[in-house]
Amino acid sequence: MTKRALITGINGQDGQYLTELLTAKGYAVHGIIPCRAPGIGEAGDRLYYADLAEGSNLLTILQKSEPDEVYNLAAQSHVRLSFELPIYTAEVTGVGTLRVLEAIRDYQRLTGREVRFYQASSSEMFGKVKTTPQNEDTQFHPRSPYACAKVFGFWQTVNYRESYGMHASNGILFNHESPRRGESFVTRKITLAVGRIKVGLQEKLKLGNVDARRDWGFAGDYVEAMWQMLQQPEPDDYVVATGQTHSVRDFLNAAFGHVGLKWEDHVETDSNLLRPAEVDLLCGDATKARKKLGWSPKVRFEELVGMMVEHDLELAEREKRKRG
Ligand code: NAP
Ligand code: G4F
Repeated sequence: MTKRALITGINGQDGQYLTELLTAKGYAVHGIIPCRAPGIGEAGDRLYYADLAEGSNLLTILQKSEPDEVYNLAAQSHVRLSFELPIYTAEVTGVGTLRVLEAIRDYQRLTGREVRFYQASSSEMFGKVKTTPQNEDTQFHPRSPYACAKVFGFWQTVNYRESYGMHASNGILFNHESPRRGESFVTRKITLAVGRIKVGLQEKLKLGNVDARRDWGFAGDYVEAMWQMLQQPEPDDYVVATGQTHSVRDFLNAAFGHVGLKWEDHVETDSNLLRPAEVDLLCGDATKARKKLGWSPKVRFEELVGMMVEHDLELAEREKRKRG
């Protein structure tokens, strides 16, 4: 029988890679997209409009899509923006997760069918880190409204597992990037600028804290781990990371260096881009995922940076040709 999956946030970076992975595995993939432009009509085959900030039609969507697996990827996922929109972020990223879990519980009660649940938890929950590297036993110390909302979603997922026996798992994913990464996250912001600077469309790039360190992997590798979690006989929580940490400065070096430029000639610091509280250092220990899921990252840091720069250089060249 064809397996069916429902992905919230299907049009985001991870939603796109996960759709490709599940489709290749023979799944019928259904997805939820937010209704940004009311009145624009049908969302399309296997696509449904819903906003996790209210979620009144989630049960109806479950009844229509009849999923075996639900991947909850939708979120207000921008950390800095969450300081400006803390309540909205809590509604979408935190309570939104609870809305999905409640709808699944209702659906299971009504139909007697089992639905497996994946929650997109985040390394941001470790925040002001207690130990390095961080693993499943590391205490959370969230440093933003976004991270607080993700901690709420994490514990609701654990509670639905423990209270109702739901097959509900948290993937605690460290930063993962790709040419499909949203344009305001630091890696993509840098690679887009590198392309435009290289072809002469831009001179300067404004950034905030370039000393912050992140454990950056490739999104295409990370969606494999999401799927693997839901294939386990028992639900559980897993850290997914490369185990390598680099500063934004390192990323700048690699990205500008890839096209023969020096980042120091182009980057300016802008205090408006600093955050009220920063997460200084993230570095994950994915030993449990390696051992239990057989998961390991394939794309290394330098390869990831090169892939993103090459993609964005091509975009810039196209933009330049268009301008004539
Ligand atoms: P993303 O590109 O920002 O995708 C999030 C998706 O959620 C977008 O398609 C967005 O739609 C949708 N969305 C936003 N608000 C919504 C709402 N109110 N109702 C319904 N949908 C809504 O994020 P991603 O990088 O793919 O990450 C996927 C998930 O993993 C997110 O939950 C993120 O917080 C989490 N995560 C990401 C990373 C990472 O490094 N990428 C690491 C750990 C955890 P619009 O684009 O139309 O707004
Ligand atoms: O790329 P970022 O915005 O990612 P951040 O804050 O680590 O969050 C991302 O990863 C999380 C996993 O740990 C996800 F849960 C979350 O949804 C999101 O996908 O910023 C990375 C670092 C930060 O320390 C930031 O202060 O880069 C620093 N930075 C410096 N200048 C900047 C900038 N970040 C952004 N977005 N823009 C800048 O100009």
